Amino acid sequence: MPRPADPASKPPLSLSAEVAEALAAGRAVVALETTAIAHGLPFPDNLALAGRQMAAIRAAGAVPAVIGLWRGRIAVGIEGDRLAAFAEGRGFAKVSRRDLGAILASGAPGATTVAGTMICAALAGIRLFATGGIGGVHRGGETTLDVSADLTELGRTPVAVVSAGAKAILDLPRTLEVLESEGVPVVGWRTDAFPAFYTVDSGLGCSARVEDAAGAAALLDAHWRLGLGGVLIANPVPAAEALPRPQVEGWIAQALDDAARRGVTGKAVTPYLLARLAEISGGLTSRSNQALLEDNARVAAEIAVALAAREATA
Ligand code: PSU
Ligand code: MN
Repeated sequence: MPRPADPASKPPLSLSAEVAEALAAGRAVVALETTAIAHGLPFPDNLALAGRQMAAIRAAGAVPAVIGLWRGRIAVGIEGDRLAAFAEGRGFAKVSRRDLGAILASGAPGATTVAGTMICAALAGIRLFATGGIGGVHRGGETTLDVSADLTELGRTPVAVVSAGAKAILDLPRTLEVLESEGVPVVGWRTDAFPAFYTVDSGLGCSARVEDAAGAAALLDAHWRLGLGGVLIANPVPAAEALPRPQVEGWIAQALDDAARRGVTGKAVTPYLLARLAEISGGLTSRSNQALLEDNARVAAEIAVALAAREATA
């Protein structure tokens, strides 16, 4: 029976042949999560979006690795029918750090969050990961203590997460405060402004800025040479799919109201708010969310390629 943290204990990883070969050859690989697919977007838009994310990663010269839990193992490189099952899988568990052991032991399928996916990616040796927007401090979080495990994971696990900042439904100033406390660099991709998911500028700032993939790779290399943890790379939503902030704030106020009235709490909050916003906005937030997820996949792939090239010549 392996003891906790026994270095000889092998995590139950099942890599697809393509991902295993790419990692063995030192080629660029980009992780994708399954919670944004299973709990963040409606079927079948989510399945089509996952296909576009994978295509964007391949077009940039990297290999996509969709991560989730399947039959008691961490599946890395989910595709085809299994990916479709995740896309239809609203009943699949939403798996963060605390849930990994329980769901693996149960053998039930699990959609991994940013925190859960970072852990699995690091175990597999994948350093770049694209999502939509990380979780953070919820509005009212100073009372409820509803603070996403994504923030502490970024503090401890050496994976770079490309996202359009943090989700707009959150308390963004407090989210940035926790990221600072956790020692997480918030790196603007060609911007000084911290993006707010559907909008390009939250009015808050990043802690660093890079202009291109080589610059990002140099920053990651320097950070990880020190043995430090996660990095947030903030890529604003493409301008054509950005939504006006005042309008978005109105929708969020209504969605938060509805969540409070229905008594939605805990891990159900974020999926409820995303689905409710899509309804209230007549689908506009869902479109914007899909556009930013696809663009983040492209940027993560460019950075993964630059990092692999840097290591090949080091
Ligand atoms: N980005 C999206 N859609 C999502 C998420 C991110 O565009 O649904 C998911 C991620 O899995 C993230 C989670 O970890 O939302 C945050 O959930 P919570 O607030 O319960 O930690
Ligand atoms: Mn929460």
